[in-house]
Amino acid sequence: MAIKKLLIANRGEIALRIHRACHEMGIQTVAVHSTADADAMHVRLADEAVCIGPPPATDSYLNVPNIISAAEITHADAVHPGYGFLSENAQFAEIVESHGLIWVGPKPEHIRVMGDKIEAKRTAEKLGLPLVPGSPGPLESTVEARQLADEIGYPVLIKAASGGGGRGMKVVNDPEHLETLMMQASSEAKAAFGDATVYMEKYLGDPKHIEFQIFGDGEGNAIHIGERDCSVQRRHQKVIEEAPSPVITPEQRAHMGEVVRKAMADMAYRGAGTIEFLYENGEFYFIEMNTRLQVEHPVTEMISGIDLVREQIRVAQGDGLSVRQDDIVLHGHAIECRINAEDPETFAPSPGLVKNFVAPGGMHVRVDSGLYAGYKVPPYYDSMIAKLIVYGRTREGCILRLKRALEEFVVEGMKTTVPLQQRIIRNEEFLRGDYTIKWLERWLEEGKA
Ligand code: MV4
Repeated sequence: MAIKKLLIANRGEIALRIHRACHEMGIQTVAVHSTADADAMHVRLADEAVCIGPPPATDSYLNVPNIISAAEITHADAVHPGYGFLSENAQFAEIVESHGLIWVGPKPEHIRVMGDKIEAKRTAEKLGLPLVPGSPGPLESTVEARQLADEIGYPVLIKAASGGGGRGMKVVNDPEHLETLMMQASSEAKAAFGDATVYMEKYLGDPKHIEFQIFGDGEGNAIHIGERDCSVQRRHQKVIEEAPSPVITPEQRAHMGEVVRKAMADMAYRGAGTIEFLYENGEFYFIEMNTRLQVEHPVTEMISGIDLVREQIRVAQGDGLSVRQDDIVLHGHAIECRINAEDPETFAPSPGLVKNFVAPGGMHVRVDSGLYAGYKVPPYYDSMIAKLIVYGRTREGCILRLKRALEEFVVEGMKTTVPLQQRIIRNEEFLRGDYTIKWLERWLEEGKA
């Protein structure tokens, strides 16, 4: 069962992150890449590389036959999907396994259940997680919707069952608009996801987004590694993430942590996962589960000392988790800033040639990035070019170090969001930890006025 050669079905910083864990475990790596990524760092570092198609992701990083072929010709014995792309595609996981390859990820049935937001909520409820009040299943008629909304109380939110990332959501403030908005949500869902199914929830006006990192061995053992506060976001793109959340008490963490740990143990979940909650007035409400490693996983690594990719590989090859819940001690504070190749004011993408790149360093400073001087950031993919992750014994110490590290950050040749990050971490409300999912957009709007 020991993995000897692993194919990384991804690009950018996460492909590097996976390569590093592999080499530390004595595992050879195979990179796959589009023609636009021939010079990318993940291709340079890997032991072998295979071109899997032209620049558009649908033809390359989502090209299942070409990725499986790449695994076969290089004699890889495992596939790690990273995040995005094919990472939450249950059918891809099944195809990988049916080719005799080890899938470094959750059981396909669990990926499938959590991909359907209604099924995910049903499962979460059975497992004892607290839900937002809402419809127990799909909305079948406007009559039913009206009755339900009256019970729950306005405002309510209509969501797409196959949605995620906030697309196709409609806030309904009063009964007059219910029917129209429900029809709109349904037809938008059909157009975007090929599935018109919608459901209803009580609309929470201004919550925090708090997510718990969990891990299972697939055999009924599970751990939680605390929470992350990911409320600093713009248009459903996270901008800053931190662990622990500045508003969660040790008692709340221990309680919700045990609830999610037990839930994952009961479903015999395998691999890394994230349980997403909205948090308002001291209460947690489950909304979704992500069955993948997340962009922001390093903040959890920094406060726990646990290498999450190493654990994913251990579990996939049958070695089980290296830690038990009682061994896990969270200490200090970590913050991640996402650095995008974008105009920091208009957020217009700014790809192109990197003329110079100097990453910050020093104690407790981590930079996950595939950037190098002379590299050309292609325009075809996500604009995130680096993650800056900083640790401190206290949140205040962490922010002071982050300030220093952002000062050192040099990228020449394109606009980046470094100046935006510098502004955010000087903001009074951010410094107090007093921010919700609406905070950043509101603050940016004020700045314009
Ligand atoms: C909500 C909500 C308020 N009330 N559900 C957005 C994406 C999807 N994952 C769930 N989302 C939301 N669901 C109820 N009942 C507000 C959001 C939401 C949000 C959630 C997390 C992070 C950022 C967000 C930004 C806008 C809306």
